[in-house]
Amino acid sequence: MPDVEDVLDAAGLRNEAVRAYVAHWAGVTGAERIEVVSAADDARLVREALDAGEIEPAGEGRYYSRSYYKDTARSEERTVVATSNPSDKGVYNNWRPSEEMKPLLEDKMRGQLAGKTMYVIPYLMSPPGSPLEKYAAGVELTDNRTVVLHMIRMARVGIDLINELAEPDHFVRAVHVTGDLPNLGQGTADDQRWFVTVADERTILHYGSSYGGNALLGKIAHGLRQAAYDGWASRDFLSEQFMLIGITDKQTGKKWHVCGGFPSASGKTNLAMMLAPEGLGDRYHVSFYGDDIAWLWVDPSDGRLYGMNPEFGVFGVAKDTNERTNPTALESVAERTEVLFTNVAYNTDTHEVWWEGKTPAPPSDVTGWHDWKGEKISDRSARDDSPWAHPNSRFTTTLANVPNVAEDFEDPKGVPIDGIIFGGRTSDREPLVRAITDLAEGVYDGLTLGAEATFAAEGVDGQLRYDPMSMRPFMAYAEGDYAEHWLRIVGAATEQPIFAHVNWFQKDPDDGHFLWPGYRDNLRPLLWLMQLKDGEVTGRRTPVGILPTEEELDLTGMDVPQEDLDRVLSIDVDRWRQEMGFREEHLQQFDRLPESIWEAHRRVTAALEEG
Ligand code: GTP
Ligand code: SPV
Ligand code: MN
Repeated sequence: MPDVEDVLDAAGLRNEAVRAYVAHWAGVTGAERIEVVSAADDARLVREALDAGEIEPAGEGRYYSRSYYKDTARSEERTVVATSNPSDKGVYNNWRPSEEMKPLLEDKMRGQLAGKTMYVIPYLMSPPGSPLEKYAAGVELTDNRTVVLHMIRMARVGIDLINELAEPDHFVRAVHVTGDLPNLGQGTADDQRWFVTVADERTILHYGSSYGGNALLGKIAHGLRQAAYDGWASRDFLSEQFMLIGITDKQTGKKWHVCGGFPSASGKTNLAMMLAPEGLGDRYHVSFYGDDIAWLWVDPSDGRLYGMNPEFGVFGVAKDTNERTNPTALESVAERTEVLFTNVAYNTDTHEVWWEGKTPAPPSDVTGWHDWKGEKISDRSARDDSPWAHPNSRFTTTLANVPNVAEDFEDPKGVPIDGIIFGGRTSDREPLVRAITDLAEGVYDGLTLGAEATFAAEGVDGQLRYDPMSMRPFMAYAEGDYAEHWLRIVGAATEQPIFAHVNWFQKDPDDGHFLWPGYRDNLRPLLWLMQLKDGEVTGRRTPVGILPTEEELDLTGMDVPQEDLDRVLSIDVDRWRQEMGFREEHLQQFDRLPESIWEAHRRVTAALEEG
């Protein structure tokens, strides 16, 4: 055991509360070495990781890493929010008592760092100076150097961020221990992994994974779960799995800001990186603020709802990223961006990377190519057509590398929010866009957001896997309280944002093609929404919201079959009536759901009954 005091002195880590926390966990885990890291250590850590074979070169300033093959995604079943108050139990937060989970995790972690280094990562989940900065400080402890490299890209990392806290004890204690990955029984009855946020103690204890959301604790565990809990407990703010963009009309100089939730792998990163489509690029520009998390609050000085992205980087889905779908993403991972690729396919001779959808077909010469498990493609049988890259393979790059990042993306003031959108993957029923002007109805719409069950066993035909506000995997407290908190925060804004439900994924029931081309063309319904908010268009009222008329939607430069357009701009009342029954069952699960949400549900139901 090193002398912790000496190491922390030498590193210049002065915050006494942080020092005591590091000393405690060094003792529990039995770490052989302790190293405090800052972003300035990145180049050295990259070299060490290359030397140790933890990452491999993938072109200049690009690196490849592979996680254990049973460790490639978040695990919702093993994720728990613990508190000491049983009324925090909701439907989706897997609540457990703190007194049960804390000793269990401490036991799992005990002695696990014998012979290993414990990296100490002081970080901030906000631009410095943000009004929410006091909720943003954290210190992650991890035994995994690749996790450190990811954290440096995904959060602001440095000792200075933690030395001078206004309240020295007010930081999130985030402990990550990888564990012996081949022996953790992932997905079996004997699963050893636990991903626990002890929310009322602002402590995160994650054991048994080195994958993204399980291991980069600033991002999901702190940035979403802990922050959602803090925002509610303090009554100060909301934390949501939202993207956040700016839309500028270059002709008038007007700028709008839109944020919104889409369940995981449903298009947030792609929307945030969107270039204006063919025919509209001269007039409009989309700027990137965030692609996965937004914190929202009301600024008392002007009474408006503000939003900001607490992250510093992008952890994006690689699959189907190409020049047509998302050129912005490709540019943000170009040479010299210091990007990390995880679980894509890798060529050990040429150091190239590849994923499904990067090019129409995989490289024809398979020499040197390895799949995401590290197996040679040339060893595959002819019948093996399994993907080369894992479907959840990802790239990790900093916001500054994103070509359309907003010039004020680090402004601690945040940006005023004009619109809040929700969107899932829905193959029928949900039109391209339907606007909602009433707050309770907007919150109701978010609560009934869902994505289609991916295989039959997961759900009833035609029934969504509901994912309230796209927060199902990140819900930190009871859903009824969550709805009430939404009404409180957004309701306090003097200028109300407009809500909308969008859907890029409606399909032709006969041949299954997407009725809307999606990607860049998704700007078109958002422009309509902003024009509706500004009173420039009126749309067409339906029982489930206001839809654009065909004339109102700017389709310049676009060629979409009339039949498809008609379908994405209409409401299937019978399907909607069926959906209302499912919604009722879904909402009935929630304790303390505000009456105004039920009223919204009854209003929509009655309007549908009238036709
Ligand atoms: P998380 O990082 O998991 O939270 O995902 P995300 O919501 O940021 O999703 P992302 O933008 O990475 O998209 C996931 C997948 O959906 C990718 O494979 C995209 O290519 C695909 N996708 C995104 N937008 C569209 C769209 O407008 N139309 C279609 N058809 N596919 C899309
Ligand atoms: C998601 O799964 O929604 C992500 C990736 O954004 S992870 O950080 O792994 O949760
Ligand atoms: Mn996400």
